[in-house]
Amino acid sequence: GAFTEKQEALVNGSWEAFKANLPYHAGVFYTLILEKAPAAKGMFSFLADGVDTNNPKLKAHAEKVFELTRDAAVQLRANGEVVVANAPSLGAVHVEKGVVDAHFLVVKEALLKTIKEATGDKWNDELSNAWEAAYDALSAAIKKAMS
Ligand code: HEM
Ligand code: ISQ
Repeated sequence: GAFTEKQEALVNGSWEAFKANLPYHAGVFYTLILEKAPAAKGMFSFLADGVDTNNPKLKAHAEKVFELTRDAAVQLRANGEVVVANAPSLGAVHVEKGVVDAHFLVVKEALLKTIKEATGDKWNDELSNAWEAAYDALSAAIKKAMS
């Protein structure tokens, strides 16, 4: 169904909780991804030295993924669809790095678990479903650009 104002508010609020302790949550995010997909370590230039949460690149890249997902929620609410800036080049980067569909699921599960940890007792299914819907729409746009 349509992405609601309430869902947008849930994503916006928990995005703030994520950003409030970015180094920590970025570390959780990468650790979860590497647990499920150890080979991803070799794909990210900034993970060469492991998950070092003092590495500003590591933080910036993790923040970008959550920021784009939050932006997807805003777009879904406003327009009912997600348009990604620079989609062709973003698609090309992912193809070059060897990203496949299964990786999107690994990143999704890590993102949802990270948001769960960031929101603590404010977490619930409705909040999780809102992030999932935004991430799925964003992923679909990136995958389309990859094909
Ligand atoms: C690069 C976003 C999914 C692996 C990038 C870039 C963006 C981005 C914006 C280029 C700029 C930057 O690195 O910050 C996203 C979003 C995703 C997604 C929004 C999902 C909705 C994935 C997945 C993988 C992946 C599933 C594979 C595990 C990479 C790699 C790079 C990259 C390896 C190059 C990083 C480097 O410079 O070393 N992604 N991505 N991405 N992405 Fe993604
Ligand atoms: C996917 N694409 C770009 C950057 C990322 C950082 C962390 C996890 C996944 C990512």
